[in-house]
Amino acid sequence: MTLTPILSFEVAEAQAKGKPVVALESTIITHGMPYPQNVETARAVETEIRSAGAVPATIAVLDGRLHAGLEDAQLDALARAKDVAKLSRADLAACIARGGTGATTVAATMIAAHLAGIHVFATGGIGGVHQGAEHSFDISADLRELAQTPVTVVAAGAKAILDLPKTLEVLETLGVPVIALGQDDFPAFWSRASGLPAPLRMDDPALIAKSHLMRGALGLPGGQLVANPIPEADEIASDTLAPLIAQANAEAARNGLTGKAVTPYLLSRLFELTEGASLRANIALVLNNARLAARIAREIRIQAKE
Ligand code: PSU
Ligand code: MN
Repeated sequence: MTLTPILSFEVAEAQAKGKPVVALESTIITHGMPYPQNVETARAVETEIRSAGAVPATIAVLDGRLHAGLEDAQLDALARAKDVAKLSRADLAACIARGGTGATTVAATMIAAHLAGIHVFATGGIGGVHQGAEHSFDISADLRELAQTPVTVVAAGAKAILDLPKTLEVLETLGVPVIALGQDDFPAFWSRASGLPAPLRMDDPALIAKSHLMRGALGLPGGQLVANPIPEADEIASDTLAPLIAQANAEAARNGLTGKAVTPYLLSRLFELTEGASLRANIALVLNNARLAARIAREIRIQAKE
């Protein structure tokens, strides 16, 4: 027996009519941004997806039920809630079995999106190989998920809290296509360029959609990572951020943080250390990713019918 996520009214209608749907994660709401910017951003992202001709499906576990698409009151309650569990691949089944509530990471959102028949997912940044991973072994489950679950994930690359060269190496080892949109460089979240070449470049969302469908036709199990550079106007220079990232990483190590606590700690420290500048950029890039994801989802619908 396979579990079917509970669809919001809007998502159920879209699925019935064959309209494009874009999945959204909820860890970015509960662990990635402070209240009230988290719920404001979540709503703005949903609106952006609707204006781009697709339907948003925010994924979360509420009282033991896996949802694809939240009603506004559910979204608001999740964003206000304290101590919500962070659910990655390892945590999802246990949370549902216990009747718990939790927010899904990129990995868990991909699993739920696939169960709901959703092909495209927009977020800010993915988890990856952390700096110092040669000692800590801290590598996000997001990377292996990209290798095994057929969802195209649109992100603004990865934050420099991670080791970007190692993250790209692991993605290559796992056979995950990493596609930069419209440029040769792999984008680095707050900055358009990382100085590292992206393994693949595509300039047209239709080609990204075609390559998503082609992977399915080839019987390849995983997804694709689309790295969409932050809009120029919203970029933050990496020189400004580098010392603050080093400080946050050093504090995480000094405080002995391990496992799933590491990423939320680094994200909230950076918001504090940049006095909100990182948050503004983060919101802008998520909206930008939502627009691109909607275009890819529309293209997949069109091409799948051809
Ligand atoms: N990176 C960000 N913002 C985020 C996350 C990562 O720039 O919100 C969240 C995502 O939900 C991602 C998760 O899937 O953190 C990765 O956590 P971990 O490194 O523990 O796998
Ligand atoms: Mn980790």
